[in-house]
Amino acid sequence: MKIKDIKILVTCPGRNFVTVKVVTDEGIYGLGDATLNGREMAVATCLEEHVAPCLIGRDPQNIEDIWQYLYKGVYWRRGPIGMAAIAAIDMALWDIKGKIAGLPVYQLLGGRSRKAATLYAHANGESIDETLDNAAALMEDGFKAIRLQSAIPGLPVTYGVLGDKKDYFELQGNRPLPPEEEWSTKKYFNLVIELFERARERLGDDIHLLHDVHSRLTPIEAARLGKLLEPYDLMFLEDACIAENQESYKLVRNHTTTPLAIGETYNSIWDCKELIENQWIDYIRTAATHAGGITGLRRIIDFAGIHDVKSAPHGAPDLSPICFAAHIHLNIWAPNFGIQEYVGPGNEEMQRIFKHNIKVEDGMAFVSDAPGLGVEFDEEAAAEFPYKRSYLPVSRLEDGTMWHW
Ligand code: EZ4
Ligand code: CO
Repeated sequence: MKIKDIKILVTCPGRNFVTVKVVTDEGIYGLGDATLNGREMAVATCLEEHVAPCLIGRDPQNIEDIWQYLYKGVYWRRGPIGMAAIAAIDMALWDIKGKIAGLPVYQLLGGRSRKAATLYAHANGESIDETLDNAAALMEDGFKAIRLQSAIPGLPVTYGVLGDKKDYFELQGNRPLPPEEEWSTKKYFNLVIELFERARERLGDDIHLLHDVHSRLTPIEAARLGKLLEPYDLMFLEDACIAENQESYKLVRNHTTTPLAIGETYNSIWDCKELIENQWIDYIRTAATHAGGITGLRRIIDFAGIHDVKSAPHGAPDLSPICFAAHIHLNIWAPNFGIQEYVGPGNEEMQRIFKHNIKVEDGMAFVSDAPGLGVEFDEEAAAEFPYKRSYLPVSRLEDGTMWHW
């Protein structure tokens, strides 16, 4: 079997997605997700110009060798653009292998460890009341774990909550230049403690609660927040601070028993090696699309497992349903799976383009038994929605200093 063609398909059904289709000489094809928010065309060009030509004529069954060829063979290792390109090819090759074997990918990984993958949903709101109303509605829908984000009084726009009552998902396709947001750690601290105090009063003790700090704190501030949130028993605190110095998490860890999660921006095992081997974190949040595909993420999950760190893959709206499917296969297999982030099935246009039958019921995702990843991509429908340049916001402190978004 040989790779005959590699198509790079960019579509914007409300937001941009980069999809790779690897076609073989025997008619079988595989799909992969290469979406890198705000840098979509850099990955698409990398694939088109630098990756695809090297793979034509190769045997798509040699997943590991192709992964190593694209990683070691490039000289410029790692980095989000190169690793997203590798990821998309890798997912497509696992999809092809599953189709050859007539088996879903989770069976190729080693089979089932659980009946379904528990999801955490998002409750966002313009006020604490609105956030808690949304959380109560998600509990009604059967979700057992919910991330709470609420607008901060005195700040015009806050991560996870946007000004005009739309969530960040609907607005993503509509930002030809990066919008600017304002941040104040002081204002945030007051709000976030009250949010969780009132959440426990209103939602009770049985629901798992989570929160994404989105890297807005310094390590010592993150340590203080973790400590102050201890009474409210979070499942985890996400991205409490940046870990470019991985040892920053030693400081946070030493001050709090609130479980810590990080990794959605990481592109290789090296970005989280010290975090994991020192057990400074509890959950690793790397995504297949951004960390070298199923092969890359499987390696991270196995490494995490021997250090009592669980997987909690990123599930934001800027990962396509192909990545979601890859995650569900990994989650069904991984002995140390923790939880999967989930933001719903996407809009109608997305559902027309990406078809799959992963069932979400009672706050859990049930894997599909279709061979491979089990996702179809409608190229004609995708062509109706051409690429639109769009950026994430940037964040500045009140005096104008650039901050972490
Ligand atoms: O801001 O995926 O947990 N989810 C997140 C996301 C990220 C976006 C960035 O591309 O933090 O919403
Ligand atoms: Co996050």
